[in-house]
Amino acid sequence: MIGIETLDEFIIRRQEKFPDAKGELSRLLRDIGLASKIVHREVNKAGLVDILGDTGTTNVQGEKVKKLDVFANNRFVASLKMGGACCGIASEENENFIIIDDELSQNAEYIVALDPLDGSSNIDVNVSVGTIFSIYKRGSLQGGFCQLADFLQRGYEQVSAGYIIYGSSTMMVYTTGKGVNGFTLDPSIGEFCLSHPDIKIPKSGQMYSVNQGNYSKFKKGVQKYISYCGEDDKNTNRPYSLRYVGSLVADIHRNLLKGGIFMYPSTSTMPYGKLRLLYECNPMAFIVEQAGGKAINGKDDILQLHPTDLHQRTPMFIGSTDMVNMLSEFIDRFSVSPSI
Ligand code: AHM
Ligand code: MG
Repeated sequence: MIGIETLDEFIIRRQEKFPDAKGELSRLLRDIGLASKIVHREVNKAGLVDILGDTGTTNVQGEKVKKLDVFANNRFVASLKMGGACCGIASEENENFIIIDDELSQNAEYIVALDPLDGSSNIDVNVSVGTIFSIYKRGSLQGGFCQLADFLQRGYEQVSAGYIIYGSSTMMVYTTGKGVNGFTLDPSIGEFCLSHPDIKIPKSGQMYSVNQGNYSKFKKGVQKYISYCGEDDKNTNRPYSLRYVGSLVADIHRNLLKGGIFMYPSTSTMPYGKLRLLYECNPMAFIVEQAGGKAINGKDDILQLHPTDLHQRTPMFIGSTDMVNMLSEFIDRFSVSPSI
């Protein structure tokens, strides 16, 4: 029989390599894993219980809130509060960050940024959705309240980042800055088991992912690159295939395993694109870079950007290094000014 390694065993084994570690990060990852199993359970029976559809309210971004968004947010926040291993949470679903004010949590070293249910507009039609998380060390003093500045750190400061994809199977993929590992949930034993050790993104790929409906609103360089993707050229294996789920986690997960580029550019109506730097772009950029890929906003590395606002947006181009570099050349060649 092939031996299996559960997520908890893997985390403990990794922690043993750092004798000074207090185990807080390990606890955090396990708290996130636990909450995701509960969300997995709800997502999987979504058609049977009254959890599909809108709550009738809009979130801080003015977008419709789904019942499952609220459920997932509550689950993750409750699990992180209960665990006592972080002192604050910033969630895409909450306007302000949450201070966890019990003594144990206030003494904790970490804060978490979270998109509890990304791509939730897909949930009503049974298409994959995901959770994205990002963990930083706080700059504020342990023992007191966390501060806004704890959350506004550059992506390079992340200690860990990951996502859970609720797809044909549920998987957790995460990094602590030493490569990327993927775990598949075995529902029969209720455990995430190591299934994709040391994930590496291919240097190049055959797939590009973009909401091509926005083509006329993209800048010239991006338009030209999209045309390049669709051109016939045997030497470079073009045309590439267009694959766009509309769930960031699903699109990135596929490209991470198969190779490809994902783009959410700025448009004439959304000058900063759609995706959120803290909850979506930084964690995905950390994972993809750790797997050997690249993530830019069109000009700079995503991980170098200085956040000024919790819910700030940024354009993002992410995936196989050669493809992101080629896109970057197109942007440089066709941009009137080097703006993003
Ligand atoms: P959400 O956080 O409100 O779910 O929005 C983010 C999602 C991403 O998962 C996805 O890549 C993108 O929105 C799709 O946007 P669009 O429908 O504009 O292509
Ligand atoms: Mg999202």
